[in-house]
Amino acid sequence: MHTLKLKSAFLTLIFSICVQAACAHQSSEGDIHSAHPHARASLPGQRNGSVYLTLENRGTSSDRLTAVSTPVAGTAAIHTMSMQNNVMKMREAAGIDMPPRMKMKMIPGEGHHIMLLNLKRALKPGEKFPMTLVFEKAGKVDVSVAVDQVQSTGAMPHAH
Ligand SMILES: [Cu+2]
Repeated sequence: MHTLKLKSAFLTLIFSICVQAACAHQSSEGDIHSAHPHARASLPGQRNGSVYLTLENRGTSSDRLTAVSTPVAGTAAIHTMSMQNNVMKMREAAGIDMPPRMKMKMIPGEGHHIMLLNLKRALKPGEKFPMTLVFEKAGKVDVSVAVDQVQSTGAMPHAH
């Protein structure tokens, strides 16, 4: 019983830290909610980067993410990864369909991510930068992307 109590206290603590800090950067525009936009830190001279976030459609009609932009990169694109002949490949997607009640968490290595091409400067661990998501119905949604503390390892197959 004691252990259980401790455990729940610990979880409560984690949760409140999360709410106050890392997960506080949520934004919503109508039915579209986004949470925890984050990017990998980049090394000086690194030209590309990637952003991951959670997208949710809390409405009853479908929407679609059609474009992304950020001042830190020349181009931001929606990418999708898939296995082709045992090789992970990524290609640009025209958009991401968001049917009602859909919740999607972008994670490294599979599914969708936001690709930043021609970075104008290095993404420093711990900093934040603005990014704009454009939805067919919800319009523009501005988010603040947190740069992870961990440096990019280059392990992700990000050849363009
Ligand atoms: Cu990519």
